[in-house]
Amino acid sequence: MTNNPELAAWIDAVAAATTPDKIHLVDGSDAEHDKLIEEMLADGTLEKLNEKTHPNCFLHRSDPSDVARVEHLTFVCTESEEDAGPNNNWMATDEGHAKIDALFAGCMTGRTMYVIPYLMGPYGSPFSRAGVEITDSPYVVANMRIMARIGRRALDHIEAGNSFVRGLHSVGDLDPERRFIMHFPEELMIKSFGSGYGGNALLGKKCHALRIASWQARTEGWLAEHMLILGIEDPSGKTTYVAAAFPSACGKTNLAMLVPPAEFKGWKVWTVGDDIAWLHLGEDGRLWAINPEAGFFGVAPGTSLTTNPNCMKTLGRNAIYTNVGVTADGAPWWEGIDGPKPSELIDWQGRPHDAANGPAAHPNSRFTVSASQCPSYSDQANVPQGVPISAFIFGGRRSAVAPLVFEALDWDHGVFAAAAVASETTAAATGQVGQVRRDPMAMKPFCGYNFADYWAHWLSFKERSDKLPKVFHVNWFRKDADGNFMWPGFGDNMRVLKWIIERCEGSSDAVKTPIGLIPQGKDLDLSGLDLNEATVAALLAIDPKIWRTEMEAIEEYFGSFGDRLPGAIVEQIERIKREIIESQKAA
Ligand code: GTP
Ligand code: SPV
Ligand code: MN
Repeated sequence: MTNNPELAAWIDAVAAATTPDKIHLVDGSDAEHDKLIEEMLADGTLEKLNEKTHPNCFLHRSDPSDVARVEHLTFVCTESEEDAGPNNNWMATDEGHAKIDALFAGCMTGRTMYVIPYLMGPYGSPFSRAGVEITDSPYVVANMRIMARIGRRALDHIEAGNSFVRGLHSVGDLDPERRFIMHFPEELMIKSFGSGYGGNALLGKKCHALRIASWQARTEGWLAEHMLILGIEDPSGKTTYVAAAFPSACGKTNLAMLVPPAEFKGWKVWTVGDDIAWLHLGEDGRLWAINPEAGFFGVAPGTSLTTNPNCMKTLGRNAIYTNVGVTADGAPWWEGIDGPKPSELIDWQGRPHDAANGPAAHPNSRFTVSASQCPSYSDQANVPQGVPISAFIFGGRRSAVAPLVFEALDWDHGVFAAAAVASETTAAATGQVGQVRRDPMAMKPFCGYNFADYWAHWLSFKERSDKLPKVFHVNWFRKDADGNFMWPGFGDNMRVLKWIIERCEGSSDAVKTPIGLIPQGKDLDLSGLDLNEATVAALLAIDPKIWRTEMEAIEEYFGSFGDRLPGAIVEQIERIKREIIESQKAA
């Protein structure tokens, strides 16, 4: 099957433990793919959508209890509990293996075991990393084929002697009581049992490219982040790259594919990635980013020709839809898509849609599609060295408190502001939606080690370069007293991106506050936007009373990391608190 002895031995060991009927080494070919699709259509795993309107598109319905990441069942297993940190669920390595191996025993009887060699990152990039996912889910194979570079070339990379992450996955019986997503960073190993959904099952994505990779990145001096990457081309043809981290379902895919407003003649946004960035310091002192993924696993609800036209143009063909609704003529449908709601609609569970059952598409319904189909896909997306990042943008979904945008004063303050990000929870993970929680760097569910060490790692880049990106914080989700979004968002976020680029070039103004540097209305290009002055002022206002309370919450959160918390973070808390009090005295 392979001439790599380590891989061959692992495949044998897994087969002995899980007792599949057949073993299939995935080569990634079209013929193999067609056969898998045929089998999934035959057994009902997939449903064919309208070939005329949506060529080569399929619908998959998950088990209703298996529609999102399960953070409470996701573990980092290390020798020392301190290494996993208070931000992770921890289990000792031996205990973790024992617990999950018991579930894997004999679980593939009657099934085919697929062995998927994959590469995260462009072919030929020194930053790309290999993995092998063993799974009993053909749906996982079909999705991995879109999301990663799978098959022969990935296997060649491994057989050339490069290290690889081992990921073992079984859907098991989809019993939520028998479900675990376990990571063993010290062994470059992932074991996931009992879920067929997204980040729980496509192991190259969150499990490898974030949890395991973040651990490796810390040891090796680079960054693995939950970030989109985009290029902004100005009318002169100059392109500036930025990377932005927002929590799950908080706008990364949308920002990555942004279409500027009509007033922004000559401006273009180029998509490099929509979810994950791997960043390395270049010899020039700049941070260079690659997108380890090859596809998008994006949120369907809210996606339309108005909000995200590039995404809609990406989606119409060769896509797998998971848990969306379907119209009478076999088109995928979700809340927020263009046009009126059809009278006849099948919901995500396959029932005739009845509003009493909730939305027709699950709020975390998704599409899987190749990035190469995106009209704004950057011609730099596959270059081996990546793209140089001029700005980091962090943000969350906050109906109150956080202003539309601010710039950090320096690197230490930027790391603090990113670590202090809070956001309302979304349907991307099971649990209550709309609860404000701290989500540092949008990595709360994905950092494979102690956050205190992670922040120290981020801070350490200052010692290694004086050309680091400027750091910004944004919030597209402020609401007014009636619960309506105050900022139009989507394409209009270009107005904030433009200010950010101008700040990087030193050509735009800002006012200093204890929280950071904030534009005034006059500093933002709001041409053609129907937004009254009072709303703009409210979006950019810092209320010291509210921020004193916010700083208390931030301090309490950081306090939970004890002595391991870097001193530079404590200094930022003290400075901001002091300056807020001073500003109140001055007022
Ligand atoms: P993950 O794939 O879970 O990591 O999500 P993401 O961060 O890529 O979020 P995505 O761009 O898919 O957006 C999630 C939801 O937020 C969708 O319903 C979008 O329509 C909505 N959304 C995105 N950008 C904006 C914005 O600027 N304003 C508002 N109001 N909603 C937005
Ligand atoms: C996220 O939740 O951040 C996602 C979807 O991108 S999943 O692949 O399920 O993690
Ligand atoms: Mn994501």
